[in-house]
Amino acid sequence: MHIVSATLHRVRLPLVHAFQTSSHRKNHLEHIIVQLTDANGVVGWGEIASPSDPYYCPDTADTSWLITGRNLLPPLLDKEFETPADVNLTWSKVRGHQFAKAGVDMAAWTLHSALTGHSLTDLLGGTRSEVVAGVSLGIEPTLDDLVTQVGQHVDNGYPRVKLKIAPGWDVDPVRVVRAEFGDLDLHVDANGAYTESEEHLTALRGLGPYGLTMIEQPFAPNNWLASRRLSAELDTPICLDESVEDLDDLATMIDLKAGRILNIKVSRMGGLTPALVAHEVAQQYEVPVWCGGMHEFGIGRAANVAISSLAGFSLPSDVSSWDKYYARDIVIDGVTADHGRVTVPTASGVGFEVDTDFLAENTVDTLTLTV
Ligand code: OSB
Ligand code: MG
Repeated sequence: MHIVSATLHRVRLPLVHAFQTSSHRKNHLEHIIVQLTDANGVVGWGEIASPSDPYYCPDTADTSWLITGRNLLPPLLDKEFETPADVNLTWSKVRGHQFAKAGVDMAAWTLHSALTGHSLTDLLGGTRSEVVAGVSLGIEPTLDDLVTQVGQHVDNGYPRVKLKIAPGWDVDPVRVVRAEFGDLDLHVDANGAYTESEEHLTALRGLGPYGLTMIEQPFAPNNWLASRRLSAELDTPICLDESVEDLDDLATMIDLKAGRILNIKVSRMGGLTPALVAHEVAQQYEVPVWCGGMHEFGIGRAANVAISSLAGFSLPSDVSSWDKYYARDIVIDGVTADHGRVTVPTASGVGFEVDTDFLAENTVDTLTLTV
């Protein structure tokens, strides 16, 4: 591929249902869509799904915008790249900024796919034609509201539900949902909100009797030792999300036994290229993985489905239907779960047609770099 132009589109979409985690509440999202154009006019698309504020990770839409325009895109222009992995290598000196790298890496993969005619799943080595989708449900104003939400998604066929928890909203919602929904595959995600205080540990231990598939990211991202201690103590597996930003972190997780399950997020790990290696390492060490989401619009969601088609993704991924989040998506007929299963696209490129009119209508800022 020979990239001659790169455009960033900062796109704002409202959420159909406000989403609350242990740290914040969101009514709309702004993601940065990356458009790379090859010398032959072929286009690759990627999505930078950074949150607006640095509560999940240090990256934000503003920092990603700055670093992508300043450090990630300029070295790509007017050069010849064989593979997306070669594109990724140009940023070996850039520390962090995983979300920004992920969006540009994804655009390189979809461009490579469009140029070669091979689907993303084929290029990545996917082996499944369908992936199992779970849903992630935010903290609701009341337990009744939560039960209503879980009920709607179970009725829609989702076989796995993850509940956001936070100190003060943990054992009660889990007990109520478990009582109402029997043997539903249920897990919780704390987004790092707990410490090793007696009160917090009592709450985490109190989740034990409810047959959770995992407790995701109980402690702050760098609190490896707390994760290791809890993992050794509880039967419920600890899954790491925020802690694992790169392959060195994954090695730390495995060596310290700080978690037994890995959430591979394409965005958090810096793209499909490192996600692919993380999947290989996880397989080698027999760590079950699944693909987490960042409420992606249609482009990032397509990449999540593609990586979820790899053999090691043995647990349901957060690849729910686009309409759980948005009234209209930036791709036409985007990712849809039917009875909790998403068909893996076989078309090349993103695998879905980008709705460029709708994209333009919702764009609040653009930046173009050319040769
Ligand atoms: O921790 O998985 C998370 C959304 C924003 C920030 C962090 C997380 C999430 C989700 C969303 O859980 C999952 C999805 O995209 O469906
Ligand atoms: Mg998480």
